[in-house]
Amino acid sequence: MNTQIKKVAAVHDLSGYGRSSLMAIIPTLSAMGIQVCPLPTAILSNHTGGFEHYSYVDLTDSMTDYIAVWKELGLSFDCIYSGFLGSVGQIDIISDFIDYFSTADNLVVVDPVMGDNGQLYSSFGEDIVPSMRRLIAKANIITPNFTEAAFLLGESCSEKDFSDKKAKEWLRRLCAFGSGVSVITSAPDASDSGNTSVVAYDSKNDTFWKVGCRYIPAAYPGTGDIFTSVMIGSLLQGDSLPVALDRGVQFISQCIKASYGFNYPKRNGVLLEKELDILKMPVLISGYELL
Ligand code: PXL
Repeated sequence: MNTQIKKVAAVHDLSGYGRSSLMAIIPTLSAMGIQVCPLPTAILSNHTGGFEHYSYVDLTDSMTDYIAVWKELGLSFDCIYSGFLGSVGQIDIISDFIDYFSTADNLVVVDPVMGDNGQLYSSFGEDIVPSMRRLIAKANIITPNFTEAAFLLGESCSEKDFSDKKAKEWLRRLCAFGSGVSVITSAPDASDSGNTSVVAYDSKNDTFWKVGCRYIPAAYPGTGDIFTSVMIGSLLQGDSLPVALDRGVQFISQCIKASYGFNYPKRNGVLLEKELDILKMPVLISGYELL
C-alpha cells in the first residue's frame, strides 16, 4: 500500500514543555506533509536546557517490546531519525533498530544530541561520547552542533580560530566515523564574529557546503531539532543536500526573528506555531556556497 505519504521513525524524547525534540519534530515534519512515527526514548516534564528541574522517565526498558510490535506490523520507513537518548544503554537497541529497518533506499539521520554552548546536557555523563561515536557510524547523515562535533572529535571548543580550513578538517574527520555526510550546525565563523554557519561535507562527491546564518544572538533550545527536521523533510521532498540545508537555515532564522522581538525566556523555545505555514512555500533564492 503506497499512500504517497512518506514516513519518518523519530527516535527522540518527548519533553512536555519547551518546544524541543518530538514536540518540535512532529509539527515541523507534519507541516511538510510527512508522517512522524515516534519511538520515544524518555518522557520529561520539560527539556533540560535552561530549566533547573525536570521529571524524567527513561523508556529504555519498554523500547524492545515497542519495536517488536512494529516489526510484527511489518512497518517500513523512508527515514530513521534519532536524537536525544534516554540512557547510554539505548545505543545498542537503536543500533539494532537501524540494522533492521534501514534499507538501500531509505535515509538514516543521527543527530548526536549531547550538549550545547561547550557543555554536555545535565542528563548525560562523559560516557555518552564514545557510545554516540558508535551510533553515528550507522548513519547516512549526522548533524552535530559545534559543541557536539568537538566532543565527538575530542577537540576543544575554541570558537576563535574555527576557519574554513578547520571546518573542512573537522567535517572530514566526522565522516571518518562512518557516515556519508557530516553537517555541523552553529559553526562559528572566524572571519566574522557575528555570524554562524551550517557547514557540510558529502564524502561521496568530495564536496563541502556552507550556509551562512546571520543569527540574532539568541540561543533557543530545540532549534537544532527544527533545523534537522526541515533538512529531512526537504530531502524527502526530493531536494538536493545544499538546498535542504538552506531551507533548514532559512526556516530557523525566520523562527528566531519572529521570536526575538517578544521578550520572553529563551527556554520556552521559538514561536514555531506562528511560522509553520512558511514550510509550504518554495525556496525563492538559495544562499548556499561551496566551502
Ligand atoms: O533539543 C535538544 C534536546 C532534546 N531533548 C532534551 C533536551 C534538549 C536540549 O536541551 O533537554 C530533553
